[in-house]
Amino acid sequence: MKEQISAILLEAKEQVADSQNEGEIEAIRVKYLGKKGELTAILKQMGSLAPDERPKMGALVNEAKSELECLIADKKTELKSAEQLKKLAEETIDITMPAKELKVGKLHPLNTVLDDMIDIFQSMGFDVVDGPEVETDHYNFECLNVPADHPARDMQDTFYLADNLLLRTQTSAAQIRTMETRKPPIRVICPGRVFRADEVDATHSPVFHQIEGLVVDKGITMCDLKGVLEQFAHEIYGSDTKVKFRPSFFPFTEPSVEVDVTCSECGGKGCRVCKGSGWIEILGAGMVHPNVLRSCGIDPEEYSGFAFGIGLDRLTTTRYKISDIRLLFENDKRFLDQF
Ligand code: 2NM
Repeated sequence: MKEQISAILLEAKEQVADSQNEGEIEAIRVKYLGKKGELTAILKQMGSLAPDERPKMGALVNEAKSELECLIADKKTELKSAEQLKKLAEETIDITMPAKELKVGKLHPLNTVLDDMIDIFQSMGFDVVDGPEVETDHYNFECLNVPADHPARDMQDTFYLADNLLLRTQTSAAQIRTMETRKPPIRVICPGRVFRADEVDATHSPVFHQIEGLVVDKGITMCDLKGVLEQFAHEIYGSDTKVKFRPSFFPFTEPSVEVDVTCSECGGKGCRVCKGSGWIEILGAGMVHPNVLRSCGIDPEEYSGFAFGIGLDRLTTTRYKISDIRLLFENDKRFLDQF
């Protein structure tokens, strides 16, 4: 039995030394030390020995068992650390590699200009309001004093969705709703998309953007209109920009004006951008027509107001020297990446 034990131990030691991974070493442990293992089997044979032999053999087997247990534990630790080192070597990070390019989103140029405009008007005490893009004839035309036979109401100029439903042609409808729900003093701007059945070319799009403004209070005059719009023009184009008010006509304002600023390209000398005139038209405005105030439940004997409408798209194309308005709506990444 003594020789048997030494033989088993020797064989087990060799196998432990040759084992390559934790799986193998575990198999060896089961083979020799497990419930049905070879050394365990020897212990079970003790009963067949002479009683005075048993303690000596028992001690021998236990010695062999604990020696093997120690060897296996050491080998396990050794294999584990080798595996860990290998893993670390494989997962090494090369900190000298160039970093991945970070893709940061940008504002659309229309939004950049819009944000600037909102800042300017908010600093003058205006609130920003919005309204639906699908409007009724009532809010889009009726309340704005646009007569039934006005060309703007023509199917050719306005996108009708149904008999009485259309895509708003200006954001004024949102201001009408404001006048209906708020009491003066009112100071609001209303930015948004508007729609007109225009022929599409480099300067016309059926979808474009407006900011309309409205002030209603007691004692509002044309002077207030001029002051606010002059301040706006100076902040957008610089304080040495000259501003000119020309008489004009809109059904919803009386008197009405169109506002020109000195051409920012040539400083007023005359160039291709301003077609030689030295001036660029930037907006329309006027004193809110008494009929409009009345249709919103505001007494024109007690209150007066001014309103204006600014096209956002042309302001954007001139600021960034964009040659074609359609570029603003195509969302071509190669175009947008330039801002
Ligand atoms: C313009 C020109 C002149 C305008 C009028 C109104 C309202 F709702 F008060 F009647 N909002 N916007 C207005 C006035 C718009 O766009 C060129």
